[in-house]
Amino acid sequence: MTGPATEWQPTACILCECNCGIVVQVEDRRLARIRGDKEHPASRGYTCNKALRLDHYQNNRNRLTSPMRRLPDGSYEPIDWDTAVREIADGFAQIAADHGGDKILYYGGGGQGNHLGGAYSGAFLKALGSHHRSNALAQEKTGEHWVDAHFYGNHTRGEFEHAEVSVFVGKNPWMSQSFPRARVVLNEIAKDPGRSMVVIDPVLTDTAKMADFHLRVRPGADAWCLAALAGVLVREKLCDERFLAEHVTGVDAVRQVLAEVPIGEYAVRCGVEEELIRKAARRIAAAGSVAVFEDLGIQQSPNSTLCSYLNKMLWILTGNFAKRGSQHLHSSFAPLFRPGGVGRTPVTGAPIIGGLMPSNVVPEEILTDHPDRFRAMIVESSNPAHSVADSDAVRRAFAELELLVVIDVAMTETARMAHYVLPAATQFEKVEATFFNLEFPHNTFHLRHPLMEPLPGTLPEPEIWARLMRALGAVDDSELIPLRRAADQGLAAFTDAFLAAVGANPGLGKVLPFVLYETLGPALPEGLSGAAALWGLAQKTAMTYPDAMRRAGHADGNALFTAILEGKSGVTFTVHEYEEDFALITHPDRRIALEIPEMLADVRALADAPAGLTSPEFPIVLSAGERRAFTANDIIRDPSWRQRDSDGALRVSPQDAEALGLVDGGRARITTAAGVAEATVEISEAMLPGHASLPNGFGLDFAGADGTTQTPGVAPNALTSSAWRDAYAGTPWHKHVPARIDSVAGALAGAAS
Ligand SMILES: Nc1nc2c(c(=O)[nH]1)N[C@H]1C(S)=C(S)[C@@H](COP(=O)(O)OP(=O)(O)OC[C@H]3O[C@@H](n4cnc5c(=O)[nH]c(N)nc54)[C@H](O)[C@@H]3O)O[C@H]1N2
Ligand SMILES: Nc1nc2c(c(=O)[nH]1)N[C@H]1C(S)=C(S)[C@@H](COP(=O)(O)OP(=O)(O)OC[C@H]3O[C@@H](n4cnc5c(=O)[nH]c(N)nc54)[C@H](O)[C@@H]3O)O[C@H]1N2
Ligand code: SF4
Ligand SMILES: [Mo]
Repeated sequence: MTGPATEWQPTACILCECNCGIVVQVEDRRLARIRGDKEHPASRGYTCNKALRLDHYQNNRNRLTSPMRRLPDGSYEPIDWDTAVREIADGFAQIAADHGGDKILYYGGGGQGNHLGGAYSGAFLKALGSHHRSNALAQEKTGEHWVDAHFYGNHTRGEFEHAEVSVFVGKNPWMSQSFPRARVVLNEIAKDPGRSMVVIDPVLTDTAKMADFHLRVRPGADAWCLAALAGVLVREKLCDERFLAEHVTGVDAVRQVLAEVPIGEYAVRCGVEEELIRKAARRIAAAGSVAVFEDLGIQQSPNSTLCSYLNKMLWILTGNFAKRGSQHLHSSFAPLFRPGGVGRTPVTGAPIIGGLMPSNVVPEEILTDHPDRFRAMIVESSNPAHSVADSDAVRRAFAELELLVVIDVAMTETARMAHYVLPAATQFEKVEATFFNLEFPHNTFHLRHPLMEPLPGTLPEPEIWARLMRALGAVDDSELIPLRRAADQGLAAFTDAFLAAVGANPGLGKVLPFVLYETLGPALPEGLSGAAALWGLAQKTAMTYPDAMRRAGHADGNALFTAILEGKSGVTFTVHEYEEDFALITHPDRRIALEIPEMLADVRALADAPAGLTSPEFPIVLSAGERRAFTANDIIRDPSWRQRDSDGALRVSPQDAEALGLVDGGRARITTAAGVAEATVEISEAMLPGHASLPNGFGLDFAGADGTTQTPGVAPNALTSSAWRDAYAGTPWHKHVPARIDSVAGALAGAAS
């Protein structure tokens, strides 16, 4: 499959949810040359600085090349695939028989660019009777999803490329990207006197430096800032009354609460000048179009769900929906949240939102003698022992499991707790795709073809899951034979045979991805069998968005599936018209339901809410996990990928540095309720006094060529606590960790005296 060196092969960057299209020249399994793919319909040739460093992911010296089984002394021995698959399938079947399949928890299912594995996991889990799951979305986006579900039953995105006013709330897109061609769009906004940018962030980020209105909110005080902004819209009569009357319900109750907001007082509480708040609100109200992006700055801070509720007032009250450059609902190729997936976790009764339990409660759901505790886990493409709050508690919990299986490309912190580790092929060695398809009016799906064969010893996830399913023996292979035959005759014949087979045995539909992999998979072009599950999703897309799909040029589900298989640089799968935003609202009246009584009670309660979490013992607010130029979650373990900030510096304000005796480049000790760590100091004018910041993705160990292990920087979740979490969604407050910072020299001197 490896082509001649001069051939540019299309694929995508896997380091953030944008999945920009790239073209690559492969030499000796190296990603030798990389540049943006101009043919990719969403990124159109754009990449940020990180894509060019992807070979550090592909050629990671610490790759796994064999299934591993843990020995009683905690070390690992390589075992062959057949043994691993048999023992793992037997092990889970035994857990299901002894305790019930619902005691098996699935965590992960995809990182920033690889969601096919998660698609296939469902069949194995269903066959076992396992239905509980969690992943990183339950440490960030579940609160927003809860609000979205009430408002319109769907997910929205801003159309920043065309917005007159762009609002970023706890979001630094210059560094963290998250929408197509982010830096190009930010530069265009900054250059155009007719357009404005509003940034709500305590840090003078690269994005904030470009802003027309930087609301430099005190950390954790966004609820007061956002309530004041919405309050101005109501009090100064800046709402779009026609839009509200036609398209929104529950407005009066909301208006009443917002009209009571003491704007001046809340401005003081959040640390932003009242006049700046008023000007920003007026600019938003005057704009022809407004798009808003909320992210971790509020989603991982106190009052996070309330802040999700309030920031959406900025575009709903001003009618910035269903028109160019505004906020939109969008089509989905595969939903990231399970529709209607609400409930409570078995042990702690924490909220399950969109089918996901909070990452934060996973340890408590294991570390107990409660009869319904989880006994076993499968972790796929995620590193919760490093990425979930309070790593120490996570590790203690994982040590209690009767069976833990990890599927990863590397021997991660989580893998090192597992009974079995299964080595996956990398995202450049197999067919892969992202389900982060979030754009409107044009939405894109990109099936990436493998650039090279899997490294010997590794397997793509679709094959891993199929082998586990076969070992369970949950499906009678004779039922699949007619489907296999039909698949050889083409998609139309397959469609008929499929409908007949599922009609005769609806059980097949429950393990659909497996059935498709086993029947349609072998008939697909070489290397693409892992794309079989997309056939089902293409049919669903055709049923859900028939007009938008046809506008994108696909006659039916089979035509869409074929276009996906053939379109190596990605395809547009839906083209919507702006008016259709309303049809994407799932409420029967197709109106936005603005009133959420709990949220309105919380807005009222802000008047008497306590100031914050800091104390004399822990006086500084630490944001643990900032996105920087060379951070990419836990995806690249080799530290040499970084061209600067190799230590992941602790950023502190000049005022704090002076008061604490910290020097630039010196060392500091950070102490929180959960742990202690040491970091290199960077004194930065970007930070407010009382606020410090550490990057994400550090504290991963890596064995270098010389055999020595390095672990640069601080693992952020050595310092975070799982108990500090949102009341509605259970999402953690990673950006708001009360901390004490001492100069290491000073601490030593103090200890000596
Ligand atoms: N370079 C890089 N890009 C990435 C990633 C990566 O690892 N590295 N990860 C991707 C992922 S998984 C995600 S979820 C996104 C996240 O993207 P972002 O949410 O943009 O990333 P962060 O830097 O974690 O946090 C955003 C901002 O929140 C601010 N903040 C901290 N405390 C507060 C507060 O109290 N209020 C407000 N309003 N703001 C506050 C910080 O100063 C920071 O600028 O990035 C994606 N992109
Ligand atoms: N303190 C603090 N904690 C945080 C955050 C924070 O800001 N602060 N941010 C949170 C957020 S927003 C997120 S999204 C999470 C992310 O945390 P996780 O969900 O743990 O995801 P990643 O860190 O992206 O880890 C991805 C894993 O997938 C593996 N991998 C890469 N490619 C493949 C593949 O093809 N197949 C398989 N099977 N595995 C592969 C990598 O080796 C890595 O171990 O972290 C969260 N944790
Ligand atoms: S924006 Fe994201 S996907 Fe695009 S090149 Fe940068 S890290 Fe990769
Ligand atoms: Mo994330």
